[in-house]
Amino acid sequence: MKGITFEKMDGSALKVGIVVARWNSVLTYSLRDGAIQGLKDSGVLDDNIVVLEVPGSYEVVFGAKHLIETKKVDAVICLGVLVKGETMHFEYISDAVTQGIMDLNTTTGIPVIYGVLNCLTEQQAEARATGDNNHGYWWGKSAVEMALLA
Ligand code: RBF
Repeated sequence: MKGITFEKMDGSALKVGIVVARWNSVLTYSLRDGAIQGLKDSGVLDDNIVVLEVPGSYEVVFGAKHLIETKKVDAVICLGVLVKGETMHFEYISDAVTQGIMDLNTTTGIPVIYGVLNCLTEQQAEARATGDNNHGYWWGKSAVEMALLA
């Protein structure tokens, strides 16, 4: 079986933020929908899921910090899809976002889930953002598991 297995969890008391980048939005919206399903299957209530859109993956760190500071969330899921192009943007943005999310994890006390796909081709991203291999679903469940630790 692909992906991660999880114990049954009760997220009914949790509030969870999702920050979703609009670059490659067909795929990021699919990740968002998967994450919402993962949250709901872990008991998180519809009203306790806050979705914030940002332009691109580079902005998800600021968006996550904003949700933590203004919405009292117990966890945040950062969603983006970066696809390697002809220039160096992929390396720079990927590195910055990866470090930025880790910084939030170590400084805010709120778990921030790394839901950024860094792919060489769009096909690679599609295979991980859609269907029964939608990684968003597991990221939703990961958010609940980590929030319940707190
Ligand atoms: N954002 C993404 O989320 N995925 C991408 O594949 C992506 N490619 C980009 C390519 C270039 C050349 C540039 C300049 C930006 C790209 N961005 C991408 C947008 C980036 O995350 C951010 O929104 C902008 O750079 C504005 O800060």
